[in-house]
Amino acid sequence: MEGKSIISGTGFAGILSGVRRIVIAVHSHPDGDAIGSGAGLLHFIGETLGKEAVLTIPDPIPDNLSFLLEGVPHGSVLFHHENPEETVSAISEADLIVCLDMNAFNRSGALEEPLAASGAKKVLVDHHLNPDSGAFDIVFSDTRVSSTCELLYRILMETEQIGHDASRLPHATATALMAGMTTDTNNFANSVFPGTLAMASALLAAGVDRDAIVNEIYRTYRENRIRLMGYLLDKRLCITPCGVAYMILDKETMSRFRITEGETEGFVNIPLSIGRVRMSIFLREDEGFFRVSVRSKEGTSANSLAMKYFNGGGHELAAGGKLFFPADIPSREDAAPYIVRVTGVFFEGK
Ligand SMILES: [Mn+2]
Repeated sequence: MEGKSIISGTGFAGILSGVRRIVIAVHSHPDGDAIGSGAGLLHFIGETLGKEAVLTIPDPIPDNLSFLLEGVPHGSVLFHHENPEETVSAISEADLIVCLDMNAFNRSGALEEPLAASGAKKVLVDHHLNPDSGAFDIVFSDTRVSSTCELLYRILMETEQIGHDASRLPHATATALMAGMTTDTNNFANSVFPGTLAMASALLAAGVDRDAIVNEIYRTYRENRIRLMGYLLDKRLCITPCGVAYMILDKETMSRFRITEGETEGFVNIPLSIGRVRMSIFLREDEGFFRVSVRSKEGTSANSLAMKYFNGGGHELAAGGKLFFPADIPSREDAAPYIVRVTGVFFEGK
C-alpha cells in the first residue's frame, strides 16, 4: 500500500455528492483500464448519484475501446486533441477532479498543466507504484489489485448506494469495470488477485456479458495489425544473451502497414511466451523519441528498468517510458545498441 491510502470507499459518494462540477481525468494514450474506470465512474455519477460529470481524455483511444463510450450522456466526454479549449476550461472550472489510473499529473500529457493549475479538490484512484500523494487531497492507492477498475469497483461497492450489492451498479458501470479489469490483466493472464476473481464473479452474476466484452476488445482488430505483428516477430525480434527480447517499430514500417499508434497494444507481451525470455521491451517511434513498453516475468523488475533507463515506471512487471533522441541516444539508430547495453548492465552489472 502506498502513500496516504484511504481504502474505505464509504465516504466516496459523499465527496462526489457535495460538489457541483465534477471532472474525471485519465492518463495519456489511454488504455482499457483508463477508459473503463473513466466510463464506469461517469455512469455511476450520472445514474446512481443523479449528477453530471465530464470525462476528460488527453488523446485518441484505440478503436476496440470505443464501445465503452457509447451510451454516455451527450457532451460528457471531452477529448483534448479534439476540443482543447473546452477540455481545459472544464478542468479549471471544476470543483472536484478524480484522476484515474495515473500516479501523477505528468502521466496525463496535455492535461498535466491544467490539472496541476486547477483549484479543484483532487482525488486519486490508482494502482501504480509511487503515487504523487502530495498533489492530491484524497488518495485511493493500492498496488495489490489488478487494475484501477478493480480498486474503483471496491470503492463503489462500499458506498451506501451500492451497499456491497453489485447488481445495484449501473449496468454500464459494471460492463466498463469488467472491461478495464480484463485488459489490465491481459484477459486474466497476469496481476490476478483473489479480489479480481471475486469482482469478476460478482459482475457476471450481476448480468455483465463478458463474452461480448471479450469480442469487442480482442476480436475486432484490423488485418493490418496482425500482419504487422507477424512481420515484427519474424524480422525484428531480437533476444540478447541476458534473455531480453526487444522489437523496435520505426515510423516507416508503421506507415507501410498503415498502422495507428493504438494498434500496437499488447505486442510487448508476446515474446514473454518464449521460455528463455525474462523481459520484453517494445519501442515505437514517435516525434524525436521512442515510446517504450517493458514487461517482465516474476523476479525481474520492469519498473526498475523503465525508471532507470527509459524515463518512466509503472508496475513491477509492466512499465513504460520514453527514450529521447538526441537527449538519451544520439540518433534513432542507436536504440538497439542502447537496449543491449543497459539491459546488460541491469542484469549482469557490466
Ligand atoms: Mn491500469
